[in-house]
Amino acid sequence: MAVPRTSLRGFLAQAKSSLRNAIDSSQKVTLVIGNESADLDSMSCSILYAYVRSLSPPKNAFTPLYVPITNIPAADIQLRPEYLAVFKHANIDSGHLITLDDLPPLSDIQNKLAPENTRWILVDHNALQGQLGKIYSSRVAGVIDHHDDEGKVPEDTSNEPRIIEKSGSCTSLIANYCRPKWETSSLSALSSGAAHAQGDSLSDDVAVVKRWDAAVAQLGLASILIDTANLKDDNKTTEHDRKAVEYLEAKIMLCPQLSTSFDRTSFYTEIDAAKREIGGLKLQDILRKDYKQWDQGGLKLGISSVVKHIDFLQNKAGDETDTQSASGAFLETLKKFAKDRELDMYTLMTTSTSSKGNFQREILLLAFNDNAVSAAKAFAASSKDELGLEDWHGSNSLTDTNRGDSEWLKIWWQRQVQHSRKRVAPLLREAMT
Ligand SMILES: [Mn+2]
Repeated sequence: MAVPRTSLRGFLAQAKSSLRNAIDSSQKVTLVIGNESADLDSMSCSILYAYVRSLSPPKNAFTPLYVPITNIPAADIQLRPEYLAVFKHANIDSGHLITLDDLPPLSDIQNKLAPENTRWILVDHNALQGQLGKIYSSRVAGVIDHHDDEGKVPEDTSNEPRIIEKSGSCTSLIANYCRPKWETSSLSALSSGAAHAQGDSLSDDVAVVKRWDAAVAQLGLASILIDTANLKDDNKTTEHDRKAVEYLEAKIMLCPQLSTSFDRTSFYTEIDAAKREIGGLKLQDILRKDYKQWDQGGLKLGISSVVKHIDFLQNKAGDETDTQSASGAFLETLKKFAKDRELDMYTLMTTSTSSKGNFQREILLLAFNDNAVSAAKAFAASSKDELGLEDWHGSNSLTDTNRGDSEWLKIWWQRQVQHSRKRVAPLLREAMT
């Protein structure tokens, strides 16, 4: 049975209490989870899928309600100012989001949330990582993603999708997949409103459903626009993205309160500006804001993506220390970040705009032991051409170091700027095997 139509706010409250109930009284639960970087795309994928799917669950669904999980602790929401910018439009606030804090503590999760009582749908990734992966991988029942297929999700996913396709934003794949069900449900909500209501209350009912839909549509649209630079980045934008944007924008325009005022470009500009507003964060928070980690070939790799160039980050480190040079403080923060996570290899990828207005990328690679140093060197050799790696010379004393085989630091410009972490991570992992 479908969940009654409600606002996004109402839905998230209901999902949160249903998850609590599943934990407290050992009930079944279906979780929709995005990747551990928890960028805008991952967050909106899980919410959009869970919201629409719960309106119209498939026959024999494990549970009628789908619970969207954002794969970070609640405290980390504050590292993502772009979330808050989007929440305003979606008429929700941070407290509505369902995060790792709403799951039992990892040390005890197996007992409180028995694997056999769970089904997991992966969005914006296709292999459940970390402790959750160790316990619940065999319970993954479906996937929609736009990363390389790691082959972990079974080929036959029965009544849940198994869609792994190239697209700028995974939210586009979700929106296009959900579209038929969303439309059917909106139409029936609108016509049942029409059947039962009279006069003013009829148009009220209709307006309410349109407003709810428009709020959810804005949540999805924000991610697609951020991931494709408002559909202007030809290296990333695909037909899936264009189709989804057209659909979601039309849904927003159906809402009388928005139809005259909504402008896609200013909406994009507002969210993008919020995303770049990281000056108030501490360097180590900037490093964990968009972070992913993998185990490969007995080594642990971590990659941080940052929307400012290395010189900015060094200056930040300099501002945060009284006793050290900026470059010294910067390196120490990187090493501490890696050490806290017991990494063998740590990579920092930056994006920024040059003084001439060109989009640019840097890669910084640190390796901390023999095996990691060999893997790092293998990566440097095998990926040089594809990524356009070119020696980096920054503004001050940060330079490549090579302490024998036990530690290695290398910084490049990545001239083939079309390749994001989506490509760099597999290249690094390949070099680690
Ligand atoms: Mn994504």
